[in-house]
Amino acid sequence: MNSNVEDSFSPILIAVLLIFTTIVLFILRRLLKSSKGYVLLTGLNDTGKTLIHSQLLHNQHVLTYTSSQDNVEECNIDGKKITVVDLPGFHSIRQQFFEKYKENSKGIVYVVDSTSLAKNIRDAANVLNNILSDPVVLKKRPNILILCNKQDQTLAKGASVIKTMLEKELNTLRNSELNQLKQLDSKETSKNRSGDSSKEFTFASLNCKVEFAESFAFNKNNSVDLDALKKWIRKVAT
Ligand SMILES: Nc1nc2c(ncn2[C@@H]2O[C@H](COP(=O)(O)OP(=O)(O)OP(=O)(O)O)[C@@H](O)[C@H]2O)c(=O)[nH]1
Ligand SMILES: [Mg+2]
Repeated sequence: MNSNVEDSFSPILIAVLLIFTTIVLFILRRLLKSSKGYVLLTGLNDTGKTLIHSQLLHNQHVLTYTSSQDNVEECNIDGKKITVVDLPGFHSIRQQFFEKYKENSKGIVYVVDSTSLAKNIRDAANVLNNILSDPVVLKKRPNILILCNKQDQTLAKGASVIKTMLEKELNTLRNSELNQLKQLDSKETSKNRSGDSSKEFTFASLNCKVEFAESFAFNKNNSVDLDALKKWIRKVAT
């Protein structure tokens, strides 16, 4: 009688265990997926991060307002599900949100407003410099894309001009930082920076890979061009 009960019980037990293990593995996989490998959209405010995010998520133009919160969504990038995070660009909250995600970012997209960069070059270079010299970024070396957005506008500067402008400003910025440190006679002079500080700054001299691309997330005909961004996201996040 006892052995009969055991005989019919064991297949049920095995089936329950199998289902349980499958559920645990499924949950673990989802957790691992959602906690690692973010692609971050960051940059100064008004550069187009939230609109780009909405286009990646719903293929839709939305009316945007200055973001005060992070926007974390799993986007379908040409058939692949990748978590893209839209971070607020407003100066007083920008850093705290970057801190929250930097550890688990596979890729950082630094969005630039190609129409107003000349006016904002100092701020844009400063924020980019903070990212490039962040200790976690220096250690983890995520891929970085500088996305020159708003290319639908006639006054927009192209990616190669923007690259030159940023290199020039970053060079100035890093030299003045270096001079300040020298004046303080600090032993920390070359800490927290990537690249050779005795040479002119170039993106190519950095330890992490920095690429450039152009985009627009909105124009009067409702067309968008996010192809280069999507291609880059798929490359770094899959
Ligand atoms: N013409 C044009 N306008 C754009 C483009 N991308 C965004 N915009 C507009 O630029 C403005 C700012 O866009 P947002 O997406 O809110 O900018 P953001 O970077 O999220 O700004 P914060 O949340 O303040 O950091 C909005 O009016 C958008 O419609 C673009 O490619 N072309
Ligand atoms: Mg926003």
